[in-house]
Formats: sequence, structure tokens, C-alpha cells
Amino acid sequence: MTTQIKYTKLFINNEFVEGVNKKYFATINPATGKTIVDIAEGEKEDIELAVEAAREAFRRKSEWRQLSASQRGQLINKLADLINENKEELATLESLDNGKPFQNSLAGDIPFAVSVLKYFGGLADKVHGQTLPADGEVFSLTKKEPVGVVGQIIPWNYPLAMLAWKWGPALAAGCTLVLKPAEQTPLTALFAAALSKQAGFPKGVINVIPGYGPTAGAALALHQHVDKIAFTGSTEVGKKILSYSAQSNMKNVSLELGGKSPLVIFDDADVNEAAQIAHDALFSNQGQNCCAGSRTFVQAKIYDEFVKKATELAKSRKVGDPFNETTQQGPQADQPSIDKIVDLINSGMNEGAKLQTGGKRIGDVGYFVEPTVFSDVKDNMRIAKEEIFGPVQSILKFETMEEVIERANNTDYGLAAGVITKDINRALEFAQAVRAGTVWVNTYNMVLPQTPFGGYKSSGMGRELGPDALEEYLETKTITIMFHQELS
Ligand code: TXE
Repeated sequence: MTTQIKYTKLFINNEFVEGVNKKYFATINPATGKTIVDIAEGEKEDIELAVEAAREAFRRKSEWRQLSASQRGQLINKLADLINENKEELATLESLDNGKPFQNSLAGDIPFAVSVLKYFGGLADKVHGQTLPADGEVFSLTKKEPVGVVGQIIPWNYPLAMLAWKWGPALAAGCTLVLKPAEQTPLTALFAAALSKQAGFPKGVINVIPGYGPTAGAALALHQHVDKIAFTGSTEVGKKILSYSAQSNMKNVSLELGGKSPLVIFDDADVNEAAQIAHDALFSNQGQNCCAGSRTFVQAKIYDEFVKKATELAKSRKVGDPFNETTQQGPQADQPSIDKIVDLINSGMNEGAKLQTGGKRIGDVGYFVEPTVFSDVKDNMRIAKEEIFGPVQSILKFETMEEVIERANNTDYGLAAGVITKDINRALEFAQAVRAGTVWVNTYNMVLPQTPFGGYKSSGMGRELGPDALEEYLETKTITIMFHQELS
């Protein structure tokens, strides 16, 4: 697939510019391992310039600050429309850079980004405070205000969708922002930056600095003049982000981190349907999904039949060129991902899980892995505890509700969970007992613009999407006015 790459530089103040240190880094096509194009590398000095631009754009009485809330909403909607108009090109860039099947980018990631931006465009003029029955001769009210200059650091698994999750609520709230895309996947973020200028966002409101985590990312999270940092990525780096906040200016932090989400299948479920849901829950997006159903718990009575179906589904999964229409699974994101996945597969075999299918890297061109299924997985095995972030399904057996609730919750993570059953009481009992930010019943991976998404425990803090996401970008100001009532 050849496509012209139009945007390769840093985006500051509505202009594409070279980095201060004139450095470049290669963005790689994971299907071939070859360089797509060299991208300008942002470092601390560039973060300084971008934050300065965002601060200027946030200044009192700036063009951005003088827009009405509904005008901000219209700009966000305009950006969403432009993304939609350019969906073929954006989907091509996304699949080239990330490796996900083109059809998934075109029918999934890009429209999802559009609908998320539209949702927040619509919310922009529905942000309001309260009047409060405060004690004394006062009239008290609250006002919601933008938190200020926001730093946003995103991963490579859903590059444009993650951007929309971050930009939508920040812009609706009235913030200005500096985004650092993942070093593996900067292309669609730079294209979106160009579209934001076309949509009419004033200069400095949106800035995009491609670069590496420990340099550009850390400089953003450590910056004294960044009022809030929003991060999606590994739990390990999430911990660093919290400490960067503490080391600098105590900026607000929201984190969307890893998971080891349980999907529980009771024995009254239709086995074929359940196996398909569980397959999609794990294998979609090459298994690179923070809420992947990566612990498949199946009740004893249907366990053997389920394992058989799950194995058949994995065996029939078509792996290959992301631009081939029949491809269901493209390459993994990069070499470190492959190394981690292969290491965890080997640990599963060494620790005694039963390999039903897959288990190896495919060839040595690009980063492809066989769809892999393990049965007889035990809770203490690494494949049941660690986030694999690859096409590896781990199937565990359980007997009772009490047992499965305890085992499902026996993890440091708490991002999502699922339950499949025809019995509403079972579904509700599990949904209430599981410690996770999202619970799906008889479905999985239904992440929607309108519904809050985020983690319990080490899966993060704060919520994205839905009305809750706006709160992450707002401060509450209380105004109390003294007044004396005339007594008649
Ligand atoms: O993540 P990182 P990686 C998990 C998943 C995956 C593992 C490693 O298990 O296998 O993390 O992936 C930036 N200061 N998830 O290494 O390093 C980095 O440049 C500031 C789950 O890609 O966390 C990128 O933009 N920023 C996850 C972003 O953080 C730093 C999605 C994510 O990279 C930084 C991705 C630093 N010191 C991975 N170091 C999910 N929740 O969906 C790195 N970054």
C-alpha cells in the first residue's frame, strides 16, 4: 500500500514546524518492519514551545476564551465532519502505522472517533453548575471552568480514537492542549492536527508533539505550566505520571491503564454464541485492547465443549496483510510487543497450561503472531495474571458463583468484566460484585461515546467518555454572595 504522507512535523500554533534539535525518528510499518517515513522528533524544548502556545491561547480574553460554549461545540463538530470526509485517507494511515486491518480502521476506529467528537461537541454548551441552599444570608452558586492547559499522552493501539477521547472533552470544557501521540503511531494525530486548523480552531488551542515517552512525554507531565495531564498506556508508566505530577505542580491526573479483565460464561449460555463473544472479546485489534477479555472463565458443565469451539474459532482466524479485505488479524504493533507476547506464551507452556492452538510468531517479516488458545489455565500462572496485549486466549474452569466472583476480583486490575448467561439474577449478582469500571452482560467491548469508561484499582483513575469525562477537564468554582433580605 502506497500513500502520500502529508504531515510529518510538530504542530505548534497551527503551523507544522521542525523540532528545535532538528531530530527525526522513523515510524515503522509493523506488517513489513520497514520505515514508512521519518517524523520530526519533539523533545523538552519543543514541549516548552507547545505549552507556551497553549498558555497563550488560554489567556484571559484570548480568541478561544471569548468563544461561546456553543461556538466551541460547533468547532468540535466541524472537526468531526472533516475527519469523516477524510476517512479513507485516515483509515489508510492508521492501518499503515498500526497494522490493524484496513476494514476495521475504516468501519471501526475512524467512525468511532467521529462519534466521540460529535458527542462532546453536543455537550459543550450543557456544562453548568448549581445553586446551593447555603447557610446564612448568602446566595451561593457553582460555576464550572476549564482546568486550563492540558497535556495528553496516548498509546498506539487505537491512535485516532484515543485522540478523540482526549480532545473531545478537553475542548468541550474550554481547555487548550498539547498532545503527545505514541512514537509508534504519529501519522493520524498529525493529520487530525491539520484538520483542526481547517476546522477553524484558533492557534495554540491544539498542539501535537510526536516524540518518545521518557523525553517529550515526561517533559509534558513534569511541566510547571500544565494544569492537567491525561494519560492512556501501561500501569508502569501511569505510576510515573502520578509521580511527575507530585514532583512538579500537583497537576490534575487522569489515567487509563492496563487490565486483565474476566469474562465469565455460565453453563446456561448458548456455547456457540458465548464462544464467539469470548473470541471477539480477546482477539479483536490483535488482542491489543486494554479491556480485552483476557481471562475467560467457563463453568465446568460446558467447559470442554467451549474449549473446542474457542479453538476452532482461533484456528479459522485469518492473519495477514492489513490491506487484504479478508484479513481479520494484522501484525502486532512492534518488536517489544512480539517479545513480550512470545515470552508469555512460553511461560504458559512451561507452567503447565494446555496449548490448544497457535503458540508461535509467524515468520520473521513483520510482527505477526498465531492466534493462540490455552486451556487448563490456573489463576497463579503468568498468562492469567499479566497483561499479554496479544492474540492469546486463556480459558479457566470454575464451578460456582461465589468462587468465580472471588477469582475474577483476585487481580490488581479492574478495568472491565463480562458475564454471559440467560439468568438475569446471575448476571446482576456478578455485575454488582465484580470490581471493575465497566461490566458487559451478554456482550463485550461495547465502548460507547455516551457511557463512562475507566478503571478501578491499578487500571487507573478518572473516567473517559460519557458526561463523567467532562469533569476531568473542569474545575468547580464556588461564588458566594452576601445579601440582606428586607424583613417586612
Ligand atoms: O506502553 P507505554 P507501551 C500496556 C500493554 C503493553 C504495555 C507496553 O500491556 O504491552 O503497556 O506498551 C508514553 N513519561 N498498554 O510500552 O510505555 C509513550 O511514549 C511520559 C496498555 O507502548 O505506557 C506512549 O505515548 N510518557 C494501554 C504512551 O506513554 C511516557 C495501551 C504509552 O506507552 C513515558 C498501551 C514516560 N516516562 C499499552 N514512557 C491501554 N491502557 O490501552 C512512555 N510514555
